Amino acid sequence: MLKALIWDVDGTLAETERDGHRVAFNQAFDDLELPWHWSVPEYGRLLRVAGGFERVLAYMDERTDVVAGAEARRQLAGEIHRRKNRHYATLVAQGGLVARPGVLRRFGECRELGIAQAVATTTSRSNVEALFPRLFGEAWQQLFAVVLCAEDAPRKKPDPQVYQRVVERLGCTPAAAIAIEDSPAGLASAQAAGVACVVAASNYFSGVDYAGAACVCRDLDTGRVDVAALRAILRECLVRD
Ligand code: XBP
Ligand code: MG
Repeated sequence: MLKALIWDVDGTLAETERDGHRVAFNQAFDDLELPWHWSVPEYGRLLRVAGGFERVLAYMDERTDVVAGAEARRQLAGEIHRRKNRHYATLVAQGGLVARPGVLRRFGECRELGIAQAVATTTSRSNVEALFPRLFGEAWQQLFAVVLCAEDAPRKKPDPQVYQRVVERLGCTPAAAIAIEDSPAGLASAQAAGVACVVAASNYFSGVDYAGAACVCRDLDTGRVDVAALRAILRECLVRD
């Protein structure tokens, strides 16, 4: 029986990577007068590293125009990351990000049927607090049973930690939940926690291999992933196991 829907955030609820975090990172680079700029394709390459802080650190390893020393680099990455998250919140407040097709409809359908909704993300909590009022309204916290972010599960996707902790907090078995993800790392994280995963591939991850996904669609609208389809997916996963 389907008891919970567990939502990823970045790329799944909205195209936050391309139009939010990437743009905000570039603003942070400008603030600090760093001659760096992440284009749309380049950011796609950099997304192989989960976590904005970790992504900047990994990028520094590729550059020659960076301060030397691990501690100095961590400090700079921390400064960039803090500024990036502030710019991200401003971008979101300006209405720059909208829900991907089908997200609000599927969310509403599940809510009406009493299926619990949760969040499992590797993004910082401040980014969730900036985005969710815009997508779900000011009372968004009442709509979610559990919301776990980077601070709550430091081992980032594809590690299963965030899904394991969400399921534990929901008090249900992994087999009673479905994850909605947009990326291979998100799929791997859900799978390793034993949670069936529907993939609505985002801009950066269309056309990649999603072996093991319970269902892959372009978005939740055209994919017609309604509650009946979600229940059927779960039944099929149970039979398979
Ligand atoms: C995606 C991520 C995040 C974001 C940036 O998270 O990997 O790191 O790119 O956010 P998910 P931070 O798809 O699990 O929501 O800068 O806060 O890390
Ligand atoms: Mg994602």
